[in-house]
Amino acid sequence: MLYPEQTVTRTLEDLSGLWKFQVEDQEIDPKQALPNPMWMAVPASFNDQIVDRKLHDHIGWFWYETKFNIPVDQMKKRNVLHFGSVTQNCEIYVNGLKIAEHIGGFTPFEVEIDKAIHEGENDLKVRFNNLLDNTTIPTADLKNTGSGDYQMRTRFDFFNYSGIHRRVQLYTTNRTYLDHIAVNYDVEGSKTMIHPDIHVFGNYGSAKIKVLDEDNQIIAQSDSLDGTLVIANTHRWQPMNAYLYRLQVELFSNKNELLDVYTQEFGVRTIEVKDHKFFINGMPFYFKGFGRHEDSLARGKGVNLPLVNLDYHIMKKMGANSFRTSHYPYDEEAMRLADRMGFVVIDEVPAVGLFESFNVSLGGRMQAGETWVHMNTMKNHKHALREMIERDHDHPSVVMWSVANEPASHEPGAHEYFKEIIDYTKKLDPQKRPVTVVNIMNADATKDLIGDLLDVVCLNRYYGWYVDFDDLEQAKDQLQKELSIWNEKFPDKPIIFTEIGADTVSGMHSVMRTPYSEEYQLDYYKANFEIFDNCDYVQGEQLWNFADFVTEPGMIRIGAENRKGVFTRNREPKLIAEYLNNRWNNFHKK
Ligand code: BDP
Repeated sequence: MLYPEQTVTRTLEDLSGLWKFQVEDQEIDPKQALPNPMWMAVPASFNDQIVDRKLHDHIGWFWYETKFNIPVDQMKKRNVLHFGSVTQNCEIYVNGLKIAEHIGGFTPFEVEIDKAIHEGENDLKVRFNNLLDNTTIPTADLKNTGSGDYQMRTRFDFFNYSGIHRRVQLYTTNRTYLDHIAVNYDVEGSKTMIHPDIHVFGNYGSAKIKVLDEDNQIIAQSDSLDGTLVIANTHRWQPMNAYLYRLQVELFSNKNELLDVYTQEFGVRTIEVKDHKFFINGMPFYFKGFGRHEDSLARGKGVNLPLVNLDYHIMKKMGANSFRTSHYPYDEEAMRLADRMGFVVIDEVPAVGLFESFNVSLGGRMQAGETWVHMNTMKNHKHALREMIERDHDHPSVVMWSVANEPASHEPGAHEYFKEIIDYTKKLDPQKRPVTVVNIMNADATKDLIGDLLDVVCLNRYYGWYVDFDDLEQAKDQLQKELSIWNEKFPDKPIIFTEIGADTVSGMHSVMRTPYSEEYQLDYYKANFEIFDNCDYVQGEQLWNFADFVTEPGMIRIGAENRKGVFTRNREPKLIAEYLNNRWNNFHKK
């Protein structure tokens, strides 16, 4: 699947706007207008656009409806509807006809609609749910209490926003079209050999492939889809110093008419993990940055490009060079912007909650149990991986796949499960990027069963918060002890902290520097950094979280927000931000 682009051979229409919406509180006939709708902006979550707590929290099925017009000429073309994401699961109806189903809330899907449309006005309905269970990614404990009522306990710490979260686009192609492009390459010094993997649907006579540089100059070309193109003097894509090439593919008929043209951006860089370091283009790379969330006022998890842009600029200014797409693949435009600005990304599949007794306070009730007996996620986990890698394989920003966040990697069965998942991931990725699983404290160095499968050890650690609360001296000791064990077990693997953090209420100050104050957050980070800086095998620090974000209400979630942000949800900096600014802009790992 190619990202929808308007080209000489493709038209593109964005269906964003106000759609009709309603909860499925009665039987709904997709051939009829929704009986009881309200207006809802698309793309966005529905939850925060209304002032109705019951609807905001409703678990079950919902409907959207809109109209789109097909001009007479367009009927000759192949018409496709492309959905950036619908969270969590959905069915698509055009003029009352069910034409697609999709499982999973964070990756795109598309469907040809020619058999369902006619010229003039057409009706589009999306039936979707926010239901998660032991088979889905993410997971939840779901009970059907009868007559369409559900109780659901999610096993993750962010609000289960739902709706049409990313753009819906209608595009056309000719009957012969490019279906897939992957810009695979090998590098030998300054030379890059490109072996594109191109799939065409339909008949064509000839093809042309060109590589264009940033000045739009053709630097390599070929007349064959399976030829190798050589960039003689490669300008590498580098962290925070991006350089992007474009691969342009043209298809012609036997009569030399242009049938399709598509241009794919790509960057050239190498990745290697060895001697407990992470190398990009042969240089050791230290990850400085954040775990983030797609989360903003009124839009919920709906795409918010101005905010993505602002966040990237804030990060860049403070010397951050990377982030993890915790806990799901982010919007595709956000990925393209990361490529263009040079951010280094750990791309995470929505496999969060693979821990049966997960509890947000990481507390006592989280006993090791039988997660791998009771969960049945393998099929959907692979499906989500396939869709993420199919979408993101050509992003130079993506340097590693995270195939799960905080699973029960200490419970029997974890090794078998992740062996299969990691083998599958490596097989799918043409670039064979490193693969990791982000580790939870409960599965520490003495309990984890899957470390041998990972290229990089990624740790989420809360010494000084969930553990050793308000005792940073003890926290440092514990952290150092655990780190030494990891390093003894896997001396060649780099260790990256993918989460450390302490809840901090913006504006709360304390001369005693007590927890929840901005002073405690500062002390907490200083304590962690002291240990990191003394361990040469620690190769990254991604803080939890870039900004405060909305989650389920709870005793430790003031105002239903996780307050571990370095910034508030409105992007007001807390005390720690200035400290990070100094640390990261002057950082050199010894
Ligand atoms: C970890 C999770 C993250 C949570 C965080 C926290 O990976 O999603 O938000 O801890 O508790 O368990 O703040």
